[in-house]
Amino acid sequence: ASADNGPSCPGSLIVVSNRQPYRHEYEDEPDPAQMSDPADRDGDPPAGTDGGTQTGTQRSITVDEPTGGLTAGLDPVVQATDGTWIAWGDGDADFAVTDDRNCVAVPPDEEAYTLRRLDLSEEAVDSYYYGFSNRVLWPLCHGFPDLIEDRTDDFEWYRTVNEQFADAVSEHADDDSVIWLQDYHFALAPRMIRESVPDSATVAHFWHIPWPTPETFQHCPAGGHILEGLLGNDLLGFHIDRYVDQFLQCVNRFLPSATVDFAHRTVRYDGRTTRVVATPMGVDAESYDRDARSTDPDRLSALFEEYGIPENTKIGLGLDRLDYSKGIPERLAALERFFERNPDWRGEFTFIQKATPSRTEIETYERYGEQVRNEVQRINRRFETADWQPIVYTEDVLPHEDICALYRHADVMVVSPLIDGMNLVAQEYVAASVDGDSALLLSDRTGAHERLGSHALTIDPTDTDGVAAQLEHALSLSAYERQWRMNTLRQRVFDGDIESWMETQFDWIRRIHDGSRTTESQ
Ligand code: GDG
Repeated sequence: ASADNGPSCPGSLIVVSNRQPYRHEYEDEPDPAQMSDPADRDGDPPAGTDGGTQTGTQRSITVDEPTGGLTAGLDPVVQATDGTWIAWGDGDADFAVTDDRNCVAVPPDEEAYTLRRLDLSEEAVDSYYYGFSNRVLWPLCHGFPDLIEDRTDDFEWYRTVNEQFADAVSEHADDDSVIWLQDYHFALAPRMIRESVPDSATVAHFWHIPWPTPETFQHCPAGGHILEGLLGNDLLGFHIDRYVDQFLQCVNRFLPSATVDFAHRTVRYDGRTTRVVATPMGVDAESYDRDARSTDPDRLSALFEEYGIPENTKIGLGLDRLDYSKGIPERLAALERFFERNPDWRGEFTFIQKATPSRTEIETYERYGEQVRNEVQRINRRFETADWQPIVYTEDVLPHEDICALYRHADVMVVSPLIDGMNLVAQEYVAASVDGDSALLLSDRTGAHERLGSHALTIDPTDTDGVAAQLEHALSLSAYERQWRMNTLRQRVFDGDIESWMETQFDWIRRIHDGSRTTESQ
C-alpha cells in the first residue's frame, strides 16, 4: 500500500506510540492529562484548535490534526494501508466509535484507519510515563545516571502498560501485519507482541533517543528485561551508528546467552534474530520551505513588537523543550560571554529563546525551568538598555507558521544540546532558511551533527568561550560563506527528509517481512 506514491508499507500497518495522532477534545470535558505536557516526544506541541469541529453528538468536538514530524508523516501511510494506530488517550464512547474497544475512525471526514485509544489510569500514567519512562529511561539513555529516580512500582506499571499495548496489538494483528512501535515507552512490548502474533507478522521498533554505553546502562534498573524485551523485535532502529554499536555492546555484556554479530549488526536470542540498524530521521523539509516562503511580514513585525525587539537588530534563535538534555543554561552562559566580549553587539543582536515547558510534574524539570528563567533574568539585567534586551525569552507555544517565520528571519540558530538523539529543530531551521543567508551553530553531541556537522558551525556546548567565539564568527561570516554553507546543508536536509527516512524503514521491514513469509512457505 502506498500513500500518493510516497513510502509504502509491505503489510497492513499497526503503529504503536505513546501520543495519539489525532486528539478529540470535548468542549464540556477538557482533558487536563493530555494537555499538561505540551511539546513532548516527537515534538508534538499541543495542536492548535484549528482542527475540524464535529458535532456528531450533542456536544461539540474539536479534532486536532497531527502536528509533529513523525505523526504528520506517518498518518498518510497508515491511511493508505487501512491500518491501525494504537496510542494512549481516553475517549468518549459515544463519538464515532467503531467498536467497544475505544476505537475511532480517523481522519474525521475520511475514516481511513482505526485509532485505538488506551485509556490509562492516573496511577498508570504517573508510574509508566512520568515514572519509568521519564525518570529512569530518559535520564539513563541521555547519560545522566545520577538523575535516575527508581521509584517503587514504576517498573511494574511500565510492564503492565506495555502488556496492555501488546494485548491491544494482538487483537488487531493478522499474519500479514507490520507492527511498528515508537520509542522508549515500549521496551518490553516487542517480546510480548512477538509471542502473541503470528510468526509471519513483522515486529519493528524505532528508538528516538540515544542508546547509552554499557558503563551507563549498568545503572538501569531491570536492564536485562529491557534488553530482552527489545530483542523481541525483528528490526530495531536508532538514529546513528554510535547508538547501534552501544546497544550491541550492552547486549553482549549484559545478556550472555545472546549471540551478537557486530559485523552484520544482528543479535540471535531465544531462537530469533533481531537486526539493528541506523536510520537517521529527517523532517518534512518541503513543508518548512513552503511555509517559510509564505511568511507574512506583518505577522513577524507584530511578533517582534510583542516581544519588544527593536527593528534591525540581528537575530539569534534557540528553540527547545525545557529539558536538561538541551543545554540551555550552557547556551545562556555563552551568550553572556559573547556580550561581555563584544560590547559593540549590545543593542545590535537579540537572542530569542523559545522554551516549551515539558514534564513539569517531575521536579528535575521544574527546577531546570527555574534555573533557565533566573539566568535569563540575570543576564538581561546585566546588559539591557532602555529599549533593548539581549535575550527575549518565551514559553509560548507558537503556531507552525510563526516557527517558520522565526526560522527564516533568524540570522543564526544555536542548537546546543548536551546530548540529543537526533534534533529536528536544526534540520527544520535549515529547511526554512530559504534565503540561504544564515548560519547554524550545532552541538557535536547531537545525532543531527553526524549528517550536518561538516557544514554547520560545530560547537562543544560545554565550552563557553568556544561557543561565544563561534557565535561571533557566525555573525561575521562573509555572505558567500554563509550561502555556501547553508546551501550545502539544505541539500542534505532535503535529501534525507522524513519521507526518505520512512522509505528506508519500510525497505528494511520489507526485507524482513518477505524473508519470514518465504521461510514460512518452505
Ligand atoms: C525527540 C528526541 C529526536 C517546539 N516548540 C514548538 C514546536 N516545537 C517542535 C519543533 C520540533 C519539535 O518540537 C522538537 O523536536 P526535537 O527533535 O528538537 O526534540 P525532542 O522533542 O526532544 O524529540 C530528538 C526526536 O524525538 C525525533 O526522533 O530528534 O532527539 O529527543 O519539531 O519544531 N512546534 C510548534 N510550536 C512550538 O512552540 N509548532
